[in-house]
Amino acid sequence: MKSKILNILKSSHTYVSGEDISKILGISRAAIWKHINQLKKEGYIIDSLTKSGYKLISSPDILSLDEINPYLNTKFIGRNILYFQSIDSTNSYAKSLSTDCIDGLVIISEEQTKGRGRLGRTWISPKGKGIWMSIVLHPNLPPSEAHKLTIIAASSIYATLSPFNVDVKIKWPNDILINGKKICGILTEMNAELNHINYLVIGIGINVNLELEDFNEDLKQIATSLRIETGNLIDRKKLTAEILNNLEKFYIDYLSYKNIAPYLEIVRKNSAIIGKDVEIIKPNEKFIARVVDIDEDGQLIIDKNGNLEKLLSGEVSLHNTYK
Ligand code: BT5
Repeated sequence: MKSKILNILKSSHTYVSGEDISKILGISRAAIWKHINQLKKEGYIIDSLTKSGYKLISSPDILSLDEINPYLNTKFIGRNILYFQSIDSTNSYAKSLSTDCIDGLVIISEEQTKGRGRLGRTWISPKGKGIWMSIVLHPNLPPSEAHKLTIIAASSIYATLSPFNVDVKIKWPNDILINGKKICGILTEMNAELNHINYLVIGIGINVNLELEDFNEDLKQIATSLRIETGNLIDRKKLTAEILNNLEKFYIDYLSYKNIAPYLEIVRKNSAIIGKDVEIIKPNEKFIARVVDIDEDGQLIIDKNGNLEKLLSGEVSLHNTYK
C-alpha cells in the first residue's frame, strides 16, 4: 500500500488530496497519513497542506524497488527485491534461501557488515555509497558451467560502466578495474547437487560514491570508485537498474544460444591482464607467469616458463595492479 501511495505521489506534479488517494486505493485517510509518515521516515520529503493534500518534494538516495523500478526494463531480474538497510552479506543471505526461491530475486543492502570476497576475503561495503547486491538465478546448466555466469556478469558491468568515459578493464576472473584500480568485484556462488544447479547467486559489489577516506590504507593503493574517477556524484538507482537490464539481456541471450563467445570477446578485448606478467597465487604455490589468452571455456591460458597451462577461476588469485 505504501508503494501505491508513493506511485500516486510520484506521478503527480501537484498536490494530491487525501480524499483522492483514499478513493483510488479504498483506504481511510488515517491509513494514508500513517503510510505518509512511514515514507517520511525513509527519507522522502513530502509536503502536506490541510486543504490541498500531499506533494512529493524529493526522494531519498536509496536502492529500494520503488526507486529502482522506474529505470528497470527487465522481464524478471530485479522484479522482486529484498531491500535491507544493513545486513551481514547479501550473498550469505541469498545462499540461505530455499531451493524454490524466486528466479531473478535481487537482495540489496545499503551496507554490509561482513561483505565477502572469494576464499574468505573481506569486501568493504560502507553505507549508502555503493551497490552491494546479489542476484538469484535458476539457470538450467550443470555446475561445471557456473563460472561462465561470472563472465556474463563482468560483461554486463563492463557495458554499464563504459559510457562513463573511463578506462574500464576486466581482470579475469571477477574484477572490474578503472584506471588500473578495482572498482567492482563479483562473487558467484551456488546451491547445487552433483549434476544440477539448484540456484546460483551472483554477488556484485560496486564502489559508486565512495571517497578516498572510505578505503583503508591498503585499499587506497588498489581500489577506486566511480566518484573518484569521474569527479561526479553518481545516481546509484539508475546504475543499479542499468546493470540488471544489461545482465538480463546477456543472460537470456546466453541461455538461449548457449554461446559464451560474444561475452568472452568482451572480456578478452578489454582484458587488464592478457599479454602481461602476473603473480599467480594457488593454494599451495605462487609464481609469475605471462597471461596468453582466455580459452573458449573461459579458462585462463598462461605461459609458465615456456609451458602453457590452463587455470580455472575458482583456484587462483592474480596479484598486482595492472595499468
Ligand atoms: C571479490 O573477491 O572481488 C568479490 C567481491 C564481491 C562483493 C559482493 S558485494 C555483494 C555480495 N555480497 C557479498 O558478501 N559479496 C558480494 P576477491 O577477488 O576475493 O577480492 C577481495 C579483495 O578485494 C579483498 O581482499 C581486498 O583486497 C579487495 N577489496 C575489499 N573491499 C573492496 C572494495 N570495496 N573495493 C575494491 N577492493 C576491495
